[in-house]
Amino acid sequence: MARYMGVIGCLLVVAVLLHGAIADTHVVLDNLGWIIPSSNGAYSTWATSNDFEIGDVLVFKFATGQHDVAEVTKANYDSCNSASPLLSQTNGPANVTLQTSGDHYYICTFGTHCRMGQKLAITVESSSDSPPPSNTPSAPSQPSGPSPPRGSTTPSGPSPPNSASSVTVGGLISVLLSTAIAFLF
Ligand SMILES: *[C@@H]1O[C@H](CO)[C@@H](O)[C@H](O)[C@H]1NC(C)=O
Ligand SMILES: [Cu+2]
Repeated sequence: MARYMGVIGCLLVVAVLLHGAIADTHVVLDNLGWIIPSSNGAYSTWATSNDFEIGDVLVFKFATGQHDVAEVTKANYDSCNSASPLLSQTNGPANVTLQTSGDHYYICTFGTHCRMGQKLAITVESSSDSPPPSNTPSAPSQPSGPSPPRGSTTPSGPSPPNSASSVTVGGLISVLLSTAIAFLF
């Protein structure tokens, strides 16, 4: 048992390291590339099937002169206004590195392409790492006033550490395993 735990632990560490270290590349709409979509939900469906993280790269596949890519505000995404893009790339294929978390909006500025649906909205996650265990409800806190409680029981923190930590570890392992599996395939 112990030796399996060691092997599994090593695999998980490797998977986590790789996952954290290697930026993912996302080819927009996969084989179809950056096109006027034939179905309305194509880009949103594609976006929800991808996990975007800082450092990842979007690859917009298009022929130079037939499309372009502009990152725009949400308002300009909604209205297909390409007047003041935040970023613009006219040579295809174009790589866009995701440098900030939050929502990002991309449109094609050619003709009515955007109005015909060539527009992409994605949300970049702030980090791939699980956030640090934030506020575990600390020991039932009496505001430690100036007078120390007589016969002071050592404040031993939240009492049942075993159940709590095993739940946490179980959750963590399942997350890590799915990460490893996702990474491997
Ligand atoms: C764009 O990204 C792809 C995939 O990572 C890479 O093969 C290609 O060389 C990149 N192109 C440019 C211009 O950086
Ligand atoms: Cu276009």
